[in-house]
Amino acid sequence: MSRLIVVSNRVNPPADTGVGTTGGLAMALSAALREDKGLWFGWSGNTVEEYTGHISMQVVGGVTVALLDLEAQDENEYYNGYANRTLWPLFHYRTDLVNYERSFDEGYERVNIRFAETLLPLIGPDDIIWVQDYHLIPLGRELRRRGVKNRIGFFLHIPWPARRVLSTLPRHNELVESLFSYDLIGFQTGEDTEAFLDYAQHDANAEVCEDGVVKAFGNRSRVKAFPIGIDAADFATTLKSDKAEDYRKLMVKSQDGRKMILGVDRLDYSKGLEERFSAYETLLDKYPDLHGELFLLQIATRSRDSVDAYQDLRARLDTISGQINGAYATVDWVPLRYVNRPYRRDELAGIYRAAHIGLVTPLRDGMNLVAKEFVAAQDAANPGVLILSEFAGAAETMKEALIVNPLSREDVAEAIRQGLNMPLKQRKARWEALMENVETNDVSRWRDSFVEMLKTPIAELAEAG
Ligand code: GDG
Repeated sequence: MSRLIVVSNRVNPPADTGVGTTGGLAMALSAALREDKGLWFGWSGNTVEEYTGHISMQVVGGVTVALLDLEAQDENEYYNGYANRTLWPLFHYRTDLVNYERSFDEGYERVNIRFAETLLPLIGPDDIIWVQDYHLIPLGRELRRRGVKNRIGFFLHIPWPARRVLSTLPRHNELVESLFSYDLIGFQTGEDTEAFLDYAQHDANAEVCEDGVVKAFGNRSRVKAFPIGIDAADFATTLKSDKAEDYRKLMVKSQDGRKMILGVDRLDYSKGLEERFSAYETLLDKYPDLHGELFLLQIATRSRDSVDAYQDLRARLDTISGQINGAYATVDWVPLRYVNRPYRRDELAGIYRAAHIGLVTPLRDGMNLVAKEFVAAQDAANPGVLILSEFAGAAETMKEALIVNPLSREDVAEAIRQGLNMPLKQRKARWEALMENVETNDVSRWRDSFVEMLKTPIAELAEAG
């Protein structure tokens, strides 16, 4: 029987207790794995003195997970190094923050080999393997080198950069070559797919055939965009929970009649938080009549604390937020509420619902699920307004949002003003169109369409065509 095997850096199926901080992606993958009696394989997040290749199997929330421990050197070179100091900034167009060291590259390769070697004995002849994200690009190649003939797919959650940006990575051609070990390569957007094909044609002599099949490096892969969504049905249920309602009420009370602008992000330089704060400062500077009438609630949960760029960003955000409040706060009004602690999913749902404006202004983002969650949380009778960066993957389909250039503080400030003044009729019309998209293109559709295409051999596609 064919099983689905999902491989990702970290494995986080929802605990049996349901809520917690697990996101929609983990929920969706878990649902598929439960249905197929599948397996979720990845790093345990723990490091051991000496690598043994031992994997521990557990059942979490009905999903079978296989966890591998790594060494501290692996964590430094593969995770904090190549994944988060090299690929993450590069793929988000931050070449200024890219740190490239040979040891990172070696660690990345070593861990991908370790993943391949330990996964190998668990693979049955008909299993379908789905590899997730930039941490594991070479895994398909390593599995093929070890004789795996199964269908293997890869999905990139972050943007694929423009050709000349990617070319700044040493051994970029080898990284792309390794992708051609997969039967199916999935990206978030049409723009990412085009950028990949541009590279493949110009720098890898690839032949792009009509049905998305690309021939390069002696292999054939199918390349396609699969925009990820949220688990809309589950989100709707969460929104109806007592906890969500408690939090909505709590926020309405603390608003005290003021309009609430909301940002929810991992504390990451790709999310454009400094630029967002500056835009808000511009708004306050330009429109004194708004003082006391609104506030920005920015929830920014700490992430990747051991990487310097994240510590630097945190320090800068602490400073800017202090400056804004120092300059504009009064004894009875705090213009910026900047919060670093995480909230439970149900609490967050209630907070979203109470917001008048969702401010989602990343400088680059693969998709951005916060934009979709904000829409899903709104009251149909009186919805809030989504302000969305043109550089989020979500902007490709969420065209009814107020689309902004996050680098222009004036543009963003004006969009906030426009959102605050938007008549109910227009808010409803925009929201209805956005909501339809969020509900239709949800995470199950993303998962099912990817897995379905992965199951279809390229030869069959060619015959059908
Ligand atoms: C990567 C790509 C792509 C945030 N704070 C809390 C919390 N969150 C949840 C949000 C949302 C998720 O984290 C963030 O998702 P994003 O999509 O915005 O961003 P990344 O984490 O960077 O994800 C991104 C995504 O992968 C999926 O492919 O869209 O482009 O970068 O679900 O709600 N959740 C809880 N408490 C918090 O305080 N419970």
